[in-house]
Amino acid sequence: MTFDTTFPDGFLWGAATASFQIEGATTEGGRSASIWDTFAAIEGNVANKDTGDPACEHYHRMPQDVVMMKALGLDAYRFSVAWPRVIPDGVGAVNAEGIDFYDRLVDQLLDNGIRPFVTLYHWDLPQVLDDRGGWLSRDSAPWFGEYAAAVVGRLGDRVRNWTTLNEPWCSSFLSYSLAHHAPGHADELEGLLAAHHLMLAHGTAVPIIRDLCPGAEVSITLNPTQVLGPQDPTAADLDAVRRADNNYNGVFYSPLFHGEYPNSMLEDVAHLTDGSFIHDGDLSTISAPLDNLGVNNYFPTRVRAGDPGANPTRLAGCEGVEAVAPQGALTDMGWEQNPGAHRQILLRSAHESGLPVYITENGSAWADTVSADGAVHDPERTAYLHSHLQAVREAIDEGADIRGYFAWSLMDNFEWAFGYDKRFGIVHVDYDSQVRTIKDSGHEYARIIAAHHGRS
Ligand code: IFM
Repeated sequence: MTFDTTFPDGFLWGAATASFQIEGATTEGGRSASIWDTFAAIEGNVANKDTGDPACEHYHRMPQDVVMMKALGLDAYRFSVAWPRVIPDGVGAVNAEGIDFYDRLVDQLLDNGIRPFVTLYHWDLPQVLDDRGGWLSRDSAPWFGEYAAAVVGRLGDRVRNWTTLNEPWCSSFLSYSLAHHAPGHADELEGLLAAHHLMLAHGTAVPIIRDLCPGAEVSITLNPTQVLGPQDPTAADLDAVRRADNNYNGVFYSPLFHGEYPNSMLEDVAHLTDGSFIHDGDLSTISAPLDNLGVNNYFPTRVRAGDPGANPTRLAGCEGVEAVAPQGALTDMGWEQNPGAHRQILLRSAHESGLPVYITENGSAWADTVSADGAVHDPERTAYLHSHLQAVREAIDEGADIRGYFAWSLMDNFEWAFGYDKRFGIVHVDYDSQVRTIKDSGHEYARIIAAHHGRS
């Protein structure tokens, strides 16, 4: 199928990764353990007992990987910095070897004409800080501010695009309430506390980034999801949608862009907390103005009304919410493919934030193999890419100011609790030989980029 949809001039085409998912070398270069090293070491947490090694050995193969990005024609590359490489004790001394790695990466990108988009935190909290309470501690805000200063102070002369946090919903609710991610806690209230402290850390870092990098474009990446109820909803179904929407979306949109938590959410969690975790001044710190919003979106979330006295989702405020199975042909993650919901969440994000939006992640996992002809034929990923890019174009036509698209992911990598089983890359990685093979979808993405720039 030919995809010949056009995008506005200046639209950026990129690919994204994250430190723990690709770097490997978890005990090299002075890096200390992160919460993901600890979590993965506990049997049963990660499929096949996979760990952060070898991942893609990107720590050692970075220059070749940048050459591969150039071969794909990428305008931009979104990566994250590993806090435990840069400040192994969480706070205090900066590890020269750790920050030097990112310094070389930035130079390599710029030498190849690729714009760096740097995310400060993509889930690899130093274990030493988790030992001190992690995101359950309000101290996490000054810890993060100090870390942000170390990274921006070193790279801010060359990097303009800064993202504080990646998907705080995952590093709060998924990690502290659902135990699916590190540090693996299962407490309804903890997810909410962690979310608030992550927001506070974000808001603390924003002025620090601006001070150290005049002209910075400062952002946060959320993973909002379109919450869908039944076709003919009852009042109880609508209430379930509202509660789920508050937990997935409102809990971040509202404090960041409206300087308050949704009232109805505070009422729904009143049996868990009196709200005293929100201190005077927190909301003005959290709502510091941003330059753009990063949106990671893959699939919608379906819910309906359940037993009003029960909370099977274990998400704060979601009493009476029952999860509904995804529809249609699912990806290898079991995720629904729904470009219409992608368009809707982009429009909503643009509207709620009033900001330009970058799609900082979108993509799909499939059980790819290298064929006898040496290629990786992944028609499902190409179809997903086409349909979601079409949705992006429609959202732009309907008024959303969308400035770029980053494919998740540049290459197959460590997919968290699923280990190396799930492949999201537009480039295949053989983890034994570390050979990279551009998949058919990667070639198609390169063709779309080249066409956009009039190079085809
Ligand atoms: O691999 C993750 C990434 O780290 C964050 N966003 C979703 C991706 C796919 O699950």
